[in-house]
Amino acid sequence: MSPLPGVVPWPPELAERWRALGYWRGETFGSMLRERAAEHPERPALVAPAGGPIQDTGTTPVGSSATGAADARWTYGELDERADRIAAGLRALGIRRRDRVVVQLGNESAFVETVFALFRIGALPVFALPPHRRTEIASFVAQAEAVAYVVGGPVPGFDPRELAAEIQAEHPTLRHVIVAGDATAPAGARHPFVALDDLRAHPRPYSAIVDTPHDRGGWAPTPDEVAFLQLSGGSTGVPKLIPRTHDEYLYTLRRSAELCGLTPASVYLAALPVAHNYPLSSPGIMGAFYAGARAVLAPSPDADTALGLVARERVTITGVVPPVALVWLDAVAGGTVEHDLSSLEVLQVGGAKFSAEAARRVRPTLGCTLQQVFGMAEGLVNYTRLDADEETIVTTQGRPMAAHDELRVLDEDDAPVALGESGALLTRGPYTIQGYYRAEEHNARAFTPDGWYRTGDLVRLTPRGDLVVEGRDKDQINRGGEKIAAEEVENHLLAHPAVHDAAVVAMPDPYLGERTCAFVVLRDGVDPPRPVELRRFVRGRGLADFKVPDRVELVDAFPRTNVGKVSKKDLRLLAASRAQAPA
Ligand code: OOB
Repeated sequence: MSPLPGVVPWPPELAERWRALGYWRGETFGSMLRERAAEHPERPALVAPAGGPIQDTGTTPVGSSATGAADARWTYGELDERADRIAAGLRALGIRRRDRVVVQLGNESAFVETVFALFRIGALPVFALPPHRRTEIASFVAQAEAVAYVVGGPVPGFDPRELAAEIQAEHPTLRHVIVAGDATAPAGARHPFVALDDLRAHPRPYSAIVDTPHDRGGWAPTPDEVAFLQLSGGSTGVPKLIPRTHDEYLYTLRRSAELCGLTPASVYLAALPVAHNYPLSSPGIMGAFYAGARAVLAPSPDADTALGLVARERVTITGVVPPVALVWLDAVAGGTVEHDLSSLEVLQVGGAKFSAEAARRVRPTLGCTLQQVFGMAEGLVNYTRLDADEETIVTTQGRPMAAHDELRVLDEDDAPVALGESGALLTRGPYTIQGYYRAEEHNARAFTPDGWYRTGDLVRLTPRGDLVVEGRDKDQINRGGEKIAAEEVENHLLAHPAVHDAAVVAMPDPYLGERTCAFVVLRDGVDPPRPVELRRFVRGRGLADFKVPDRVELVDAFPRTNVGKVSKKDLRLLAASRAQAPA
């Protein structure tokens, strides 16, 4: 089958190489789950709260949900059966192989059965995150020409069904809205919504349908096809979409499971939203399924909820971002939560730089091994090895997972730096993408002609080949692991009638690592809005809350470089000097 239009395909000789070297083994997500279910149908696969998407449920006791329903506990056989029914239901709706479907679900069982159903029919989930709002979802639907949008139930202050109706009115490609919950469409919606429950009730499982000669070959994706679209953290106006194939992604699951020590007896806790690459696949819930282990979905990463689940489910491994790790460390050290953490063998920390100082506290406080993870949705993932010496574990961000991952550390002129010096990281290898989806112009900048991806990270290599992340040369803020493209927020500020120019930079924060500071130059002669009004304005444009500037500073003019560009370096220094002052 020809590649999906808009996807930069793997050059055939490279694809051949990765197969010959055993990286790509011709597996697909659909076949992987089917095989596990055949091998051990009765083994527990998933534990998930029955309630809605991730939200601040600090007061909701573990084991119950807002609706009072019991937690979902599914075996591999049950998960496979559910995915198969939903797959049949999706097909009956007319959703086809290669169709794109935006999925915005939190840490709930519906996420797992829905994405496996989509994988099975060869439709591509586009993994939106729970905090995304109108501008992001509209952009994903438009970029992917999505035919369906899958949402959960309402959370305080946000009813995704309202948003879905709004988006559907503006995007004619979006034929279906599927709701994991009450599927009543708001008054005035263009089409009736579909309940996931109704899809699940399909009378014939998908595998019974596709096993007819008529369907064979046409309905199961092949391993070299794109399985889904992830979101890039990005540094441009809107997040780019990242195509990942079954072949390459299943390799990352297999290798991650190995490097993270997963066995069938392991229990992985997803404390972060599972739509993100890290809790999805490093090793994440998918790595856990690959290994035949059990995945547990936490409704919230707060210390009491997540650590309560560690104790109750005898969790052996979980992965978090640095701010969450800090909260857990403080909660345990301070005795504010007292759960039995004796089952926990590995705490992964990644997504943003974890300070060596905090890293040193992990083993004595939590009694487990720290594993640092430096990864990216575009591909390359580095792990500290579980058997590395403590100093390597606390002071480096690990090394690539594949023997054939190639790294280059370059100076500003694209010349290699001396070993041990800091420079821009470029990479290529058996699971790093060849290009963003439908983004030719951007790809020309983000990739070199010989296929190296410019990560935008500044790193140095230790003499032993481990990576230390030193900073970034991309115009992005890493707010405790959540990536914010400066340009995206600047564009929202520029839409305000009083704003002449805007520049968004990172300011240091002891807890999140970085927060956002927006510097704004107003138009002459306008009635100056207060900073809080500008923040409210940005929020009102309908975007993820984490992108609303933490601080807005009005200035007369921006500092400039000697070639006349806005000096973000000077603005960062200015932001740092003001970070102490009240917002
Ligand atoms: C993960 O993926 P993304 O796509 O949200 O963000 C990737 C970027 C990296 O380029 C780097 O700038 C930053 O996040 N990053 C780190 C880091 N891990 C990621 N910066 C410093 N130290 C670290 N340990 O964030 C991601 C994907 C898979 C696994 C883990 C994280």
